[in-house]
Amino acid sequence: MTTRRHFLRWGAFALPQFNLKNLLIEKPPVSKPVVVSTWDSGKTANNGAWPVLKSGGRALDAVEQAGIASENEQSCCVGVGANPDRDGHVTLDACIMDNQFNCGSVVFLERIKHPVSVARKVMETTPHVMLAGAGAQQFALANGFTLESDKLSADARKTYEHWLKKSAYKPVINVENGPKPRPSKKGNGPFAPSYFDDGSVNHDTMGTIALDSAGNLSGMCTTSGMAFKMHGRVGDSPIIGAGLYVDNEIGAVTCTGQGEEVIRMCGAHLVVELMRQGNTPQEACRAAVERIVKRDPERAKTFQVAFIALNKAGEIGAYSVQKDFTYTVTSNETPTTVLAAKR
Ligand code: SD4
Repeated sequence: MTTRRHFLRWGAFALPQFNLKNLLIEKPPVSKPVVVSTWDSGKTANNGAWPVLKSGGRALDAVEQAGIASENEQSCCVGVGANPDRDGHVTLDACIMDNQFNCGSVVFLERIKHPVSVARKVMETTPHVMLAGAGAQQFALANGFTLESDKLSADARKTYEHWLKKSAYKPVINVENGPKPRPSKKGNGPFAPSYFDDGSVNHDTMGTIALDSAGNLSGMCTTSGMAFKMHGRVGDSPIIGAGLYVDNEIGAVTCTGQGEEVIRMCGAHLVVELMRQGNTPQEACRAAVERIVKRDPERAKTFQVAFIALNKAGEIGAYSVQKDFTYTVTSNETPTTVLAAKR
């Protein structure tokens, strides 16, 4: 039963103006295996991961499948069909981390459909953690990935052409004060906006963390970063310790939102360390958000940052600066979308 305490803890204060029918606002179950992804569009990611976990597979394989599923979907913010930078190029960032501190990352990667799998190849077949730009693309091609078209997807072209009319450079991610999102054509619901009227905000970076039947944790993060960013800009998502961190003794954490704010605080690593000190995943996510906000409370009114965390016991937590951050949990056949507590 959903108790009042659960409502308080899991953020019923943050009721958005949207239709909440599909959202379950209660404490997610503690169970194993389990996969948790950012946003309600995390359903796609979890549906990719779940068959692996259900059949007793590794969390690492599950999170890679989550990334692949998200990258296959033509969305605003993940994969080759995503929104471009301000010069019209789609540049992709992704990373992956397993239960033994092995990790791989690609940044500023163009025209490769599955950056998450390239990141895994970096992790498993090179002595390095991160490859960038042309070098990352060269590595991908040498490893059997194919070069995709350099044309923007129809959605991205439309959005970009709309943005070009004003070309306003507003590298701020914020849902609270921004224009209302257009509902996604893919049926992801109001929480997965494809784009906003002035192109100033965007969301949908896919971060996934999972705990498998053997009790091992892994995570991945994949994104095109901010829409209409400066050419060459890289956010938090592919940076181990910022957009993703996994310590198999403690927990796994990923995040979404304004990457610069996350990088400054080594966000995902911070949340893992806060869990190590005895905080629940929820408390740890909250403390990290407070730390980010404390630096500049006025500025924090203008951006979103949201963390999701999963500990070794299968407990889940999430917390965001602004309202309307959702995440999706799968611990049986049906993914459940949860509205996160907010500051
Ligand atoms: C970035 N953190 O590039 C990403 C953007 C994001 O949902 O999360 N969007 O800064």
